[in-house]
Amino acid sequence: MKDKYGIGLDEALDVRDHQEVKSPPLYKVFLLNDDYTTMEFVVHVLEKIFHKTHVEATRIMLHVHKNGKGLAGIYTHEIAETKIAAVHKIGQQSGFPLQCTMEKE
Ligand code: TYC
Repeated sequence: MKDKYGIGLDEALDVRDHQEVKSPPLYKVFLLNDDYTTMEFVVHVLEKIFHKTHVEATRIMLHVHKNGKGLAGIYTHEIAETKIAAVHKIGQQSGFPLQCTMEKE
């Protein structure tokens, strides 16, 4: 917000003029289709790990089933890695080969 002299707070404090405001690189996390993981389990994963509603989780699962892969979420590198590890862990625990990958946005 500018004051009545047309000077914003950042300018007044002399920040950001010479220093970029940087946002971290983001990564798309995709679920991959396979012939063994049940549809119900994929919906469960999307609800519990990716915080999707049941309707959205079902939509994404059906998209993956039909198209081979589908977007589960977009995160920083560290969070994307944590999500992928969580998917692989819960899949292994449940005896499903569900795979998950990331791609830089
Ligand atoms: N293709 C699986 C089936 O027919 C369902 C499935 C959907 C599996 C999405 C993985 O990421 C996946 N049971």
